[in-house]
Amino acid sequence: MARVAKIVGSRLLSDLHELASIGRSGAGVRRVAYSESDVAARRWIAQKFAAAGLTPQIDRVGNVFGRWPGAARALLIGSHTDTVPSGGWLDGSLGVIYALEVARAMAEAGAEQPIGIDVVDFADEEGTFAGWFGSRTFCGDFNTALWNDVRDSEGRTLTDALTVFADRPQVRLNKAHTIGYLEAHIEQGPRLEALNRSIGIVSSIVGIRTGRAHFTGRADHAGTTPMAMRKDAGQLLFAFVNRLIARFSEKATRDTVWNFGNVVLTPGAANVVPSEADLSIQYRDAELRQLELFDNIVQEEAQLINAAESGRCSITMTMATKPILMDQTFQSCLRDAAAIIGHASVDLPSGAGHDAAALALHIPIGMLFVPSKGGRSHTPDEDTDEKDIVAGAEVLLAAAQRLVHAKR
Ligand code: HGY
Ligand code: MN
Ligand code: MN
Repeated sequence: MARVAKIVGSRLLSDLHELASIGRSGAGVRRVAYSESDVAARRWIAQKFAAAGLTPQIDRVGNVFGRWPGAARALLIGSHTDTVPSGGWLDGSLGVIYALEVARAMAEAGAEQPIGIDVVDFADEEGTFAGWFGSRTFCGDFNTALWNDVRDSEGRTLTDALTVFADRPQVRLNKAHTIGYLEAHIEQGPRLEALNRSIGIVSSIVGIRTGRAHFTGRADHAGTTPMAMRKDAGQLLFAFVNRLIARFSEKATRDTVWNFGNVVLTPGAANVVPSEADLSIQYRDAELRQLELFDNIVQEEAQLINAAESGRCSITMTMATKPILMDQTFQSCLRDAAAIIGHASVDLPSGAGHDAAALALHIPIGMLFVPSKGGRSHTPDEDTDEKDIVAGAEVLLAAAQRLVHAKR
């Protein structure tokens, strides 16, 4: 006799806290892609999927799957457990543990499931090597020939990082099996809190451009070399950034954002003129033409440096995604689920990138947000009220039930 599926809030919270203990770093969490703590968390997640009665699998790039046994078709629910270098306990982890809890609740209810619930923990969502790497590989959108060229900020290649999973097959999206993808995530911004809403129904995800500018100069003595003789890679970098800030500021709309998150000067000594300089560049917008406008600015400024012959500048883009819209049916299921359970929801765009954007190119997707305290994320201060965490899981369960019913 089937029972009503129910989220067990205490179990959900206990799993989130246990996951947060893997890679604990001060008040936050550090599980950068393919680090020991990231791999340990993936193995832990695979065990939790197995304990929930799902068929667990870790694939060639470290994506962790839990398959609903015997289902010909399934709704895929998940997110990621890798973090930024000094991250919080919920970014990505919330969505993976929600997926586990929804699958558990539906399995425990014992209902006949013509459409199952598969769950997933995607690898390297944060772009330690390349953004949405696991989900893009799952979709067949990341060329393995690039593995030797893509490096983390310490210069480690993806090929080296992936030896830990070398003996495993690559799992690919099968559109005949997977009817769509749901992802729950913390908002990582201030809007839900400001609007006093506990549920956000995501309407769109920004397009993102991520890349590196590499500057080549010549090492010289910083005291004896006349300024006019220098080929200073560091000053090329700083002048380049100043030009980008000026031109980006001029052309930005209200929603355009950009960030220079990482600078490396080589050899990095106070008394040596830098011979090399590396800069990470990222910009985002909900409009494709705005991203293309910024692409042109970056290329034009690099060409000006190369034309001046005071050193070289090369640009490598590691991620260029288009803004995407959510599937209307998936959005309505999420919105109706929130209303039925009695949680006030609001539609809002996502300024953060998510694995859902990679899957959106292939299957219907939907996303829901829960509030971030103070709008903070990508920091150990990241937090969400427990009542909002449980509410989000209840809405996701209700939406998943509606979707598998509607698609059966
Ligand atoms: O950067 C992002 O938008 C996401 O947190 N990876
Ligand atoms: Mn995330
Ligand atoms: Mn993140």
